[in-house]
Amino acid sequence: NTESNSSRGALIVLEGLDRCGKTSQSGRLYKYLDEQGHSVESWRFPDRNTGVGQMISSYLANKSQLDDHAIHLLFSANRWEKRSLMEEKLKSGTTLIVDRYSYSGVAFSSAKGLDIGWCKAPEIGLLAPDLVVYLDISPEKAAERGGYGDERYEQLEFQKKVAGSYLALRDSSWKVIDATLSIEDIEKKLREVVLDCMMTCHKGKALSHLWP
Ligand code: FDM
Repeated sequence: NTESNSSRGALIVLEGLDRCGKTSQSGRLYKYLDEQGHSVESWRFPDRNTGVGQMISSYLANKSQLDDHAIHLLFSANRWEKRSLMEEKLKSGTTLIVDRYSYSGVAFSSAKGLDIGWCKAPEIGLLAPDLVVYLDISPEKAAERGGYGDERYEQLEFQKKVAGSYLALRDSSWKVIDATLSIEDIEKKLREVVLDCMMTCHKGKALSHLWP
């Protein structure tokens, strides 16, 4: 039975403020790993393709209004609805590169003033990432990059609060990469920490659950 003998994939999460470069870095990382012959998939949250995801998308586009608690729970539900597939993929040896996860959930909602413990509660039992990479940029620098879109949270004042929330969530297991380095330097650093993590998972590190 190849499945029980094969080692599992790694759950890699990229976090950071809007415009930090997460999305392009996860794309480059995906391409690299894929070309190296690894079994890898690129995921993102919110996953706007599900029914819940469409409600989230409409909220972010300011096309619908929702209570802060209600939207928080929808973001969480959007992760729960992908949980079993996520576990299946990891166990069958596929590495997942995930653009935003529970940390975005807690950082963005607590930036609105919701209690952090309340924000963390619905995430309990989701799969814990094997690696969280934080692409670090100040809100001011991110804003200078321009191209904040028209979505709900893409404003400097709010991003400053989100940065503060992320800081409160960070722990020593996170790998922080300076997001103001060149694209190539970031890519190189990212590859190093990711390959290292994949090796640890390959050697048999067990999957765990939030919050560790
Ligand atoms: N966001 C994202 C949240 O507020 N909670 C969450 O749980 C997640 C995953 O949604 F402003 C916010 C972060 C961002 C917005 O994300 C949409 P993308 O990465 O721009 O699609």
